[in-house]
Amino acid sequence: MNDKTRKELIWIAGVLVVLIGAAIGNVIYISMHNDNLAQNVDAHPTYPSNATIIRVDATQWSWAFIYANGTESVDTFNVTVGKPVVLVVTSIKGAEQFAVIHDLSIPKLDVQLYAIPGQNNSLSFTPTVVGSYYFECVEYCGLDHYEMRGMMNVVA
Ligand SMILES: [Cu+2]
Repeated sequence: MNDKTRKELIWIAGVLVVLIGAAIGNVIYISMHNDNLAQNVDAHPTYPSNATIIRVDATQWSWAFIYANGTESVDTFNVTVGKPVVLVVTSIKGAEQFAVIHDLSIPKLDVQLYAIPGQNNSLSFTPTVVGSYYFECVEYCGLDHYEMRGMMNVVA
């Protein structure tokens, strides 16, 4: 075995020791911090009983907001100031397109919710200031993704 070969073997052995050490350390770390994050998720959250429940159907490429009484508006919706709102968001098939993943974001309210085919994702918030709030899709969802935007109007 010449000198170069020996140096190379030492390098390979050294790298292997570091990598195996990191792998073992990682397994030990993960097993010590094995918190199941899903335990903290409430799959059946309860919302305020006086909340306005709005179903949100995302399609390529618009948002439909459907109120409990059946009325529907597209790319805009109204909520009442000081009253809790529950958005129940999903993604549905459009006229000719497939159902794809969208993501509803109302940036000024820190509201963001994925619209996923076959899932109903919901969250609750209470708007406290009258005004118009821009919302948009923040998951690239095809050609006219940029069209998926509108206004939420908080009215008195
Ligand atoms: Cu979208």
